[in-house]
Amino acid sequence: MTGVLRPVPDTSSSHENVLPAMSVIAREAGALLMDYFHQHLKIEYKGDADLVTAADRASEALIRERIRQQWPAHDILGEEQGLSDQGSDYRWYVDPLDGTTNFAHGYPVFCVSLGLERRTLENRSSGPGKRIAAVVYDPTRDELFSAEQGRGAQLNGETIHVSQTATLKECLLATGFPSHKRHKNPNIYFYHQITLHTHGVRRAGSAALDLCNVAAGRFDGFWEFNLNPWDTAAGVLIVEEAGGKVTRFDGAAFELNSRETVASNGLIHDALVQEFKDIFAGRGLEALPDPRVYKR
Ligand code: 2AM
Ligand code: CA
Repeated sequence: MTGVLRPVPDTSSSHENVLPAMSVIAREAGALLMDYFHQHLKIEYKGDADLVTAADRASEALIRERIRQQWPAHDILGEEQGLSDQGSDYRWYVDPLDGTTNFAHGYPVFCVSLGLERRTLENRSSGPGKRIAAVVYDPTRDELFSAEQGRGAQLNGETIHVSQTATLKECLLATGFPSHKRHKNPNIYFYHQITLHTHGVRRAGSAALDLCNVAAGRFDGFWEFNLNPWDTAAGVLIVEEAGGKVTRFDGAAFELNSRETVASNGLIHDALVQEFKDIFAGRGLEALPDPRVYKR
C-alpha cells in the first residue's frame, strides 16, 4: 500500500476503456492465486466450514491497491474487507477468490471476479446502479471472461453467446450449495427434481464461473440460493451480454441483493421458473429414495 489515503473528488467522468485495465488486474490477482495454489496452504476457519486462506486476503489487498492507484475515488465492496465508501457513483464488487473451498482442497475450480457498477442521475434515487463492466478470470485454464454493458461478452477476446437449447429435458444445468449452514437451504430438493427433468445438474463450487459457463453456452442455466453481491456482480452482466437472462426464482428482475439467482440462455427461462413454482408449491415432487429401503 502506498501513502495515506485521502478522499479524492470523483472527477473520473468516463469509464471508457476500463475493461483492459480490469483484465490486467484480474490476471495479476489470478497469478498470485496460482502461486499460493502451488504451495502448501494453511487453511483457516471463518465459520463452521467457511474456509479462508491467506490467498483470499492477499488477492483482495492486491486488487484494492490496483483499483486505488487508477481510480482513487471509486468505492469498493470486497468479500474479505467489506465496503470502502467514499460516496462515489462507481462501485467495484470484488471476489478475490471465488471457489475458496475448492482452492483450499487443491481442486482447480476457482476464479477472480470483478464487477463495476455506476449510479447515474436516473438511478441515483431508485437504489442500485447499472452494471457497466465485468471480468472473471480462471487462472487454472487461463480463461478471461469479460463484458461491457451494451457491447457483448467475450472469452479471451472472442465473442461468446449463450446456448440455443430450447427444451429443459435436453439441458445441462449448474447449481451451488453454501459452504456452511447447508441445512438452512432447501436446494437439495431443487437439485433432485431438476436433475430428473434434465441431462443433469453440476455443482462445481464457484458461482462466478458457473455464470460464465452459462454465458459461454457450456451450461444452459444455473441457479443458487443466497449468493452475495460479489459472487454475482460480474457473472450476471457477462450472461446478459452473452444474450442470456438472469432473474429471481419467480422471474422478477434480478438485483445484487436479491439472494436468489436464476440464469439461463433465455429460451428455457420460463420452463425453469415454472420448475421453481412447482417445487415451492410441492407439486409433482418425486420422493427421494429411502437408503434404508435400498439397503434391504
Ligand atoms: P466463495 O468461494 O467465494 O465463498 C458455491 O457454490 C458458491 O457459493 C461459491 O461461489 C462460494 O463463494 C459461495 N458461497 C460459499 N459459502 C457461501 C455462503 N455461506 N453463503 C453464500 N454463498 C456462499
Ligand atoms: Ca470468495
